[in-house]
Amino acid sequence: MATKQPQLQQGSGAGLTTAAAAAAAAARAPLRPANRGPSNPAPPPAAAAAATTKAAPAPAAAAPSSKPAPSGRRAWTLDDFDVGRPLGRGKFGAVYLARERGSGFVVALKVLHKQQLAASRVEHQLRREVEIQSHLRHPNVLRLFGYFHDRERVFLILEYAAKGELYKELQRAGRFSEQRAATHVAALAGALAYCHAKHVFHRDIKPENLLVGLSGQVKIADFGWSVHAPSGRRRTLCGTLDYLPPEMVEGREHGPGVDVWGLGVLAYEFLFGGPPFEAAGHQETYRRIVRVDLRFPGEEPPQQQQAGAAAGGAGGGGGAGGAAAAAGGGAAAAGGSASAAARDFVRAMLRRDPASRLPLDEVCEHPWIVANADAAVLQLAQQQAACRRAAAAAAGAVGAAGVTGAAGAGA
Ligand code: AK3
Repeated sequence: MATKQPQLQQGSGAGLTTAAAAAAAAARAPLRPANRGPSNPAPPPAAAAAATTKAAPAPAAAAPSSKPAPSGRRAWTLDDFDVGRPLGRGKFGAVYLARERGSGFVVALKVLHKQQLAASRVEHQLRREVEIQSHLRHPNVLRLFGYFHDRERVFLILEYAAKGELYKELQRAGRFSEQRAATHVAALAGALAYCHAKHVFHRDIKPENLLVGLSGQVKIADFGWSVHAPSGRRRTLCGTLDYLPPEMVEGREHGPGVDVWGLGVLAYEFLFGGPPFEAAGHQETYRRIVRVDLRFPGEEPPQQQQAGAAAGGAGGGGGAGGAAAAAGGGAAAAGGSASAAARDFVRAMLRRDPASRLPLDEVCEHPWIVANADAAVLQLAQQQAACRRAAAAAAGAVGAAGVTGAAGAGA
């Protein structure tokens, strides 16, 4: 089955044409979920349950923005797919390998149960995910081609990532080489910068949300974000705090700097096998994050602040050494240290002040990335960054006087 896969990657195959047409139709919707208003009255998929039968043209009122029907193609149904082995399981349902019958186009089909979606009141989040994801076209962002539903279930038609979930590889390997870590980080920085340029922020990029393509490319698969990110709500209390920046755990305003922080946490985890602020309990993780209590395995803690000493007593779980042991614990267990350049990179990402974090478009210029990332990945990221800078400069020049600030602020 996987032999068909390369055909999926690019837009030339007949199979892709169909799926791409569906996605293109979906792409006409307004990008920001905030735009949901009188002009976009589409109900969540669950609300339109009754309307779905094969070949039914989309009813005027039903989800015009996300259905392929406006492009002239009928809506998808389960009959269009041969469903194969399960690829994974989540709270709301499983994901299966599948093949579109007409084209042989291989996809991943995520099945979500409406009853559970309704019980958890996340239908609007699912709609938001579909709207946002279907607009994104980047080699390191998992494509969402479209969706359909039957009486009980919603199906997401997703790009198939042949090498599966990244966190499993990280678990197996313990930690990644600096080459592999830098390559993934460069690719993800490119993907996140691309999203930011489209005003899509706050991607939840922990290893659990990353997939790996056939040739090892990392891909952001963003469902966690969709599940947890109703803005203004406290999304963090039931999940892990580990990937959240100080401004978020403190409930302050947050913006694109959140993703820089997240990428820094990820870089640390790739290098050392565990997230940097891991601790025995929520409270202690919280304290380590707001204090940016960043330690590297094998490195002496910079200087024991008063607060740090207090936290050391409260941490408890690790046994010897409190916070310091907790900091080194997971990472040290995986072994080893990292180069000075790698540590410098992580420090540049994990700064308390969001504005002073390394901008995503400068990630691919950092010495650690330059020295370690795969040449092709690096070149692509640098080209894309240069493009965005040029576009921003042009837009700025058209706009007004204060434009050069955006380009200059990073340095
Ligand atoms: C290979 N695996 C939204 C809500 C509730 C592709 C869930 C492979 C895989 C693969 C989602 C998703 C996903 C991408 C990855 C699926 F309502 N987008 S899941 C495991 N191996 N190839 N995909 N897995 C709601 F709250 F919004 C529950 C979602 N969304 O699951 N989206």
